[in-house]
Formats: sequence, structure tokens, C-alpha cells
Amino acid sequence: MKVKLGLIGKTNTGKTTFFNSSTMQSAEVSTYPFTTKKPNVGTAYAVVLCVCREFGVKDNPRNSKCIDGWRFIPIELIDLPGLIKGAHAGKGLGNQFLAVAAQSDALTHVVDASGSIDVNGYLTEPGTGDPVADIADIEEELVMWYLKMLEGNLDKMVREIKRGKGMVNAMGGIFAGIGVKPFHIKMALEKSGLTDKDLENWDFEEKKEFCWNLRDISKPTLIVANKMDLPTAYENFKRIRDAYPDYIVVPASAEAELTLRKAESKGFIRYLPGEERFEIIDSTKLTEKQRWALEFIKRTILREYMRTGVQFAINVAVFKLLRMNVVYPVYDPSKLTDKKGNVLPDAILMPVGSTVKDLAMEIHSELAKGLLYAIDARTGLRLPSNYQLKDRDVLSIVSTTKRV
Ligand SMILES: Nc1nc2c(ncn2[C@@H]2O[C@H](COP(=O)(O)OP(=O)(O)OP(=O)(O)O)[C@@H](O)[C@H]2O)c(=O)[nH]1
Ligand SMILES: [Mg+2]
Repeated sequence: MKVKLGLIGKTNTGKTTFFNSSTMQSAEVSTYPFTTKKPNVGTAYAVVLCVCREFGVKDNPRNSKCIDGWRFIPIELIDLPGLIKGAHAGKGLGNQFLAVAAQSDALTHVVDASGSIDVNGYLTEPGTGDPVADIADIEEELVMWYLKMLEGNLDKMVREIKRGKGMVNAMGGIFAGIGVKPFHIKMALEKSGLTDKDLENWDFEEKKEFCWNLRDISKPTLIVANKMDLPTAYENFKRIRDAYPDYIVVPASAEAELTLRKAESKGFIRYLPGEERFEIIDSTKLTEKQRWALEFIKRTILREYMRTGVQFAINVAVFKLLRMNVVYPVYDPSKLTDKKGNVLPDAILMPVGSTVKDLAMEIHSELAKGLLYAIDARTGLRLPSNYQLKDRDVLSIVSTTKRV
């Protein structure tokens, strides 16, 4: 499936810089609050060790890229306008864009760990802003947004429940538009202890508790502690980690990643996103300033944190939060090719628990219609349509309608 990952956070935290660095777009970045006025959408990549080396083949990827044995699988990254405390009440750009965030499968909450922005998102003396409070402000906005949906549709849902529709179904109809599944609602009801309490009798605290849990369950989120290149960031990073023990907190410097990616695309350095080092190709081509910037990144980011954090954050979202496996469908299981002879053409992200049937559906509904079984390219064995896919499976789907 094409994973959608949304970037949320206060204004001026570096969301667009993160977006540009991983999509190589050039959306506007500035020190003013609310630079991004409309969501930016682009392609970023989840990166895994490709199966090509294990099989000892040279691959010809079609839907993805393979560089030095690393498979880059496309995902959709959505950069959102910045939020601010009070957004649900119309402050800043308000929260009209949360509907776009809600189309994401997971969220990356970008925070300015250096404390360079004040409560309203204006640049201030580094170290004086409070990223722990910033995170809480934005979380609160998200929950308020769910709450507004709940309260705005309460009468309708109560009427439907009285007519015999179950609570999960009644709520499902309202929240489906923002990617909430019935099982999310069921889990949130259980976690809040509200499964058996009539919706019309919920008090405000209960509604809020439910919305808090529903937000948490339906949109898995990681925290990116950005601007780690600034000296005031490290203490805050530790504070954030302590304050949010249930979240994965990734230290990052989006600006460092952007600098490295740009230098790489200009041919100045060799660098693979996510790697802990880069190599200068010809230092005589660099200006004094460029050399200094690269040295600074090496010293303050790569040596300290092993990576810039941007690629790592995307991988964490895809493989840890969303629990995706990577599978490689082929037409010919002995040659590992598609019909045109491309070796290992596609790498596809499938959630844990998906079956051969789900994969066939993902490729083409026609293929799924006549599905017989799949062949495991490693063993040659037949895999039934309900076989649960494993990470790095390479398989050929056999169907009466079409074979891929
Ligand atoms: N030092 C440092 N500055 C950064 C980093 N990432 C972004 N910035 C700076 O932070 C400021 C805001 O960056 P943007 O990417 O525009 O932030 P945004 O979150 O998209 O802001 P809005 O669109 O206004 O919500 C700019 O001056 C960036 O250069 C980083 O990793 N380190
Ligand atoms: Mg922006």
C-alpha cells in the first residue's frame, strides 16, 4: 500500500525543511510563522536492505529504487501548515488543515527542540522556548478537533443508537472520513471504560478521555526533536524523552539533511539518506563556507547522533508505528523477473498480517479474482491464498485471470 505520512507541529519547527530534505522539493521555508499556507505533498522513501544481495542478482526496480543494496520504497509525505495553541478556536491558520492530516496513516510531530520559538511560534532566543509545552499544546489541539467532531454530531449519533444502530457503527459513520476504523473506536471505548455507557450520558471529561484515546489509537505518532544542531537542543531532547515516555522521540536536524542532500545532488559528496557518514568527492570544488558547513554537520550531528534523523524518522513511522513488511512480487519465481525480464521489479509495503490474497488485491483486483496460490521464490513451495506474508518474501502469484 502507499503509506501516507503527515507532518504536523507548531509553526516554525522545521516541517517544510524536513519535507524538502526528504522529497527534494523546494517548498518555501522562512523564519516567519505560518509560512506554509497550503499542504505540500511529495514522495519520500522508506529504506530497507534489499533482497538483491541475498539472491546475488543485479535488480532493475520499477516502482522503487535500489542504491548500493538499499531499496528505497516510495511513500507519500504531507507537509502541513503550522498549528498553534488555540487553533481549534481559529487562532493562526486555524485547524482547517487537520482534515488533510487525518488522511495520513501516521503522523510525525515535529518540535523545535532547541527552544528557538515562543508559544506563538515567533523566533526567540534559543533555549527560551519550551518544546515540552509545545508538544502538549499541539496534542491538545488534535484532541479538541476530535472532540468538536464528537460534539457536533452527538445528537445524530444518539438518534441512530436509539434506532438500534450499535455505538461503534454510529460513531464509525462520523469518524470514517478521517480514517478512523471501527476497531479503533472499539479499542478507544474499551480503553476509556465507556463501552457500556450510553453516549448521551457521557460528561465532558469522559468525552475528552475518549477523544484522547481515539486520537492516539487511530493516528500513531512519533516525535521528531528537530534543530539538534543548536547547542540548546540536547537538554530539551532529554526533557522531551522523559516527558513522553510512550512516544518514540527521534533527534533530528532537518537542515543538516537538506544540506547533505543538496551537496549530494550537486555531486559534491557521496551520501545515502540515513547513513552516518558522507564522503567529499572533490574538496577543491567546495567554497570555504560549504566546507565549514559539512564539517559542522559531521561534528555536531553525525558524530553525536549517528544520523540526521530524517530518514530514520520515516523508517520508524513505516516499520515501527505502521508495522509494514516489504514483499517482492515477481512473475517468474526462478528468474525473479516480471514479464519483461526486469529483476525484482517491485517492492511493496504490506501491513503485518496481510495475506497472499491481500497482495493480489493490492496488485490488481483482476488478479485476486482468479487467485489460486503463490510460489515462494526461495523454496519453490506453494503458499495458499490465506498465507500470511513475511518481511522480505519474494513470491509469484498464480491466478487463472493473470499471473504476475
Ligand atoms: N538550526 C536549525 N534550523 C532549522 C532546522 N530545520 C528548520 N530550521 C529553520 O527553522 C525555520 C522554520 O523552518 P520551516 O521549515 O519553514 O518550518 P515550518 O514548521 O514548516 O513552519 P510553518 O510552515 O510556518 O509552520 C527556518 O528558518 C529553518 O531554516 C534545523 O534542523 N536546524
Ligand atoms: Mg512549513
